[in-house]
Amino acid sequence: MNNAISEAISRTNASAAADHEVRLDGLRKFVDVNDTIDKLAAFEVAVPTWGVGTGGTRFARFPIPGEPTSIFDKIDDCGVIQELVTCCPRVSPHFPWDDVRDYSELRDHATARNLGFDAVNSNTFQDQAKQQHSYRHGSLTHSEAAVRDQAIAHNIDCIEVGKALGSSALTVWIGDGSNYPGQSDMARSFDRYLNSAREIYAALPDDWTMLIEHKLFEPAFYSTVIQDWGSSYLAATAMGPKAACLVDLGHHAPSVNIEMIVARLAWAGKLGGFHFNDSKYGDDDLDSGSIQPFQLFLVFNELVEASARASGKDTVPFAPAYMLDQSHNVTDPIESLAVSADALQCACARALLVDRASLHEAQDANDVITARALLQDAYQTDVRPLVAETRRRRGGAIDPIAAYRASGYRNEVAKTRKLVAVGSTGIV
Ligand SMILES: [Mn+2]
Repeated sequence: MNNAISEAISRTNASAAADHEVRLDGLRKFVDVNDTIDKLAAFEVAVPTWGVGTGGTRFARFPIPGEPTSIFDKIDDCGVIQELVTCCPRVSPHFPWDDVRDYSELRDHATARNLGFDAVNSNTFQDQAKQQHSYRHGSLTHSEAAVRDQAIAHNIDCIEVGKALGSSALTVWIGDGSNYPGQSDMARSFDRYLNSAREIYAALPDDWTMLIEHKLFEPAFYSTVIQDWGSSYLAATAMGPKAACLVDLGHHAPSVNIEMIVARLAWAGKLGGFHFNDSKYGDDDLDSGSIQPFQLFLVFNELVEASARASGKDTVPFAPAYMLDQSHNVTDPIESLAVSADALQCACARALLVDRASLHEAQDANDVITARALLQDAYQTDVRPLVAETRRRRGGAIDPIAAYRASGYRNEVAKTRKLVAVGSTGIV
């Protein structure tokens, strides 16, 4: 617990309480508030360690005073987010960016801030200082075995680190692909991917999941090896039951129906996880729910639908790993992550409000107008007081931004954290 944050939460909650109660009472007329809050309590989303530093574009990065300078600082910031929003109890680390000498020290540091570790992320999309072989022409799918072996070994190292941290998932995203037609053989590179991924899969503990993340383009601009959910599904199926697909909302063409992909993968038992963010054009990595809130609601509608189906039948429990994956170029990352967690909870709450029995009835009766109206009824309900109440009941902030700003946290840490060098660039 950070004293400045908890004091600020108490202070701002006290001044917001009266208005909050009025808004919540208004909602009680239409919604079973306690029931929805109970269901919503199960929703948790992990914060990526790379998300608490200021992000960048391919052009520039603009560091802010007080941004984290080490993985320990990042964990501190993630602890602040969790204290404010209470639905982000785990962090998702990235290696080698978050390498430390002593992982038990890192785990203790997180535990002291009520944080655990979610999926570990490997990185074979850029070269590291002491690396023998370059990933310039690919990693797990490189034409040379020595490069593939290096990339495989790195992923297995990530599993070992994850074990030490108490994680139980490895997320694999590769930048492998080609910029020009003819540059690489699409079939042979997929073969090489499967062979490399099988070696990583073989090193996975029994209770772990290997999450395969697809991406349409970038950094490869003509073709990528794991381009879409179909390639991801083929790979996850070829691996076995411990492998599943991870859907990053920004990794699709602009008009792709992502909620349908979610429905398909959930149906197939291969929806393993999410990277939430929002976008207007490409992989913009903007704050969740900031550009296409209706799409986010529709994604959650499919998730609730899939959960209902999984619990109704005797099938594998449906619990994908929810993670944020955003880049904060022009905002304070703590604020962006807090409002994004709120947006996800709001989308989840709205999806929980859908009258599912009536929806199924309308669908079966081909009553199109009623079916779409049932979704709109839920989507257009202002659930913000309900989500705020969910936070408040767990000791969080009614208004996380107000509490965070009142705490003066950023200014305080800026006194001890060294300013990150200006001029560094990079997509994260
Ligand atoms: Mn991602």
